[in-house]
Amino acid sequence: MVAIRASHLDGDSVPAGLTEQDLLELYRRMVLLRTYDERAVVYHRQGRIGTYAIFWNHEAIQAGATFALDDDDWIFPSYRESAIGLVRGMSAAMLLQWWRGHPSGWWSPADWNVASISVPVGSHVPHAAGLAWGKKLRGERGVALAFFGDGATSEGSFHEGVNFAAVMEAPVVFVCNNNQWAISTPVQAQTRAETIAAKAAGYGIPGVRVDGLDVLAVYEATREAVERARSGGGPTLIEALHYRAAPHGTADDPRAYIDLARVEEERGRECVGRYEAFLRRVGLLTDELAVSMRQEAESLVRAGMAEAEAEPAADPELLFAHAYVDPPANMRHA
Ligand SMILES: Cc1ncc(C[n+]2csc(CCOP(=O)(O)OP(=O)(O)O)c2C)c(N)n1
Ligand SMILES: [Mg+2]
Repeated sequence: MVAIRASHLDGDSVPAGLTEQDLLELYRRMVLLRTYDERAVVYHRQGRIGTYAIFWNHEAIQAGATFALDDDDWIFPSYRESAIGLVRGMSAAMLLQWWRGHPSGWWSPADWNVASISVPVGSHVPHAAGLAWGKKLRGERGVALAFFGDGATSEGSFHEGVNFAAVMEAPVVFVCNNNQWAISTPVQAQTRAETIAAKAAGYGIPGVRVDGLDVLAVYEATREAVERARSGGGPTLIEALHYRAAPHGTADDPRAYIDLARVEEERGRECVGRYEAFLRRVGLLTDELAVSMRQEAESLVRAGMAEAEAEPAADPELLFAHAYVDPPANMRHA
């Protein structure tokens, strides 16, 4: 059994090495992610983006883990981390265009060191392992970090990627967002392992379990894993535990299967508010600053949507251009 790490958020200690500015920057990023996510659900309801994977209350994992990276480190997101590029300065317009199926949402991974969003569950775990191994072979200092869910750990690609990275001592950090659901499949029906972190033992790598709603705990565990990876110590599996407090996506109605009382409980300790309370307690966050960060995030996302909608519609021919050298005749006439 891998025990969960102690929390910083309930006290007033801070992980070593974080300045006051860092602590506020972490908050800014969480607010930006939260604002983007809430706006995206509204945009979906207004018919302005397609089906959308909600990441409400996953911000502590996303902001905390990526804050431990340098810009030359690579991020491999799943659909749940679709807006992770925001922490690297990618525009909201580009990220929203991805959900609008517009080609201006297809970024070049090498421009941002952010891989394409992986929708096939777990398929990017070997990609992260391979990229990290390549970095090691070339003597480069970058590491790779892959985000995936609890359900992804049942996929063959999870096993292949983690085992390969372990054997090659590739500099990669595996971050499992254990929200305890894979759509309607609960984690208890997913695995007989006591924890996701315990699976690390089978690969001979460290497994760490943290509170997924504690941004400082996620940051600290990831920073240690990044340091280990960079210094030749190989991969780490981090399990960030929480309980999914929003639908899987905009096409899902979890009332059919989820524990609604538990959802309410989780919403009551949601991660942005929890970190905000900590920052106020240690005297770092004022009302004025909190309001201005929220306004800044809101205008950035609204401007992103306006920019996305101002772009000309994509040429439908593109669908074929990227799929066929010679489109079949029946499609030509469709
Ligand atoms: C290979 C594959 N199988 C099935 C699906 C359909 N699917 C989409 S999301 C999902 C659940 C994944 O759950 P988890 O890995 O826990 O991630 P979460 O959505 O909870 O973040 C499934 C089965 C898929 N996208 N890819
Ligand atoms: Mg899950």
